[in-house]
Amino acid sequence: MYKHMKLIFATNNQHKVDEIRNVLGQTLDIITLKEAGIEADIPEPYDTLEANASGKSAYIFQLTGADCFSEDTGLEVAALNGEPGVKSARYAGEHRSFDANIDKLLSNLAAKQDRSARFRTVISLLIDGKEMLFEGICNGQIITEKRGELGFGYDPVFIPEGSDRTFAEMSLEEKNRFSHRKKATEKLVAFLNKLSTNH
Ligand code: ITT
Repeated sequence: MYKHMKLIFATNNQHKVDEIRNVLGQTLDIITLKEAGIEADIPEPYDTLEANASGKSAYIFQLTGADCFSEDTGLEVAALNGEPGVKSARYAGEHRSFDANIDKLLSNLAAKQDRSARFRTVISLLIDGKEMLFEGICNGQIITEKRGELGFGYDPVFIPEGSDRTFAEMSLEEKNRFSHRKKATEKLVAFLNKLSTNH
């Protein structure tokens, strides 16, 4: 039964853990790196979300031999040719500051008419040594100044299609009505469900 399987979530980002646990509810127990006692600065050297997600789950699999998954997410802005994309965490430099990243994004977009953007999440699942990828996309718009205190990263400047509020103005449950991460996680759950009925 997949419900009782041990699945490590290979991330150091607690916001991601909270959001995914909110989607999973009671359906599946995930173990964070912290809970597994793993302290690892997982490298993300590649130039696609897919390659980075694969690299992260492979890294933790090599370390533990356990079934695991990871995810890589980027904000892809149309008028910036898909940037910051895979560089989202370090857009304004290695210090990974959310505020500095947002400032750089807003200044690069200042002269642009088209403010459409999307979040894209790629999950890499490594189970029984085999990999599966799942994608989730949330389309929306970048506004001109920050609104809201919740969430993380670019949430204060992103309004998802179908809402007039930023992700940072939404509770976790509300964000999960729209979220890229939720859509990718639901595909992961559907896959694990199918796997358990076929066993
Ligand atoms: P890992 O340990 O999982 O790698 P990370 O924070 O390094 O955690 P990413 O490499 O996926 O995660 O970085 C993506 C960056 O994109 C992240 O630092 C945020 O700035 C931004 N981001 C990702 N998901 C987001 C979301 O749901 N809302 C707002 N910003 C998000």
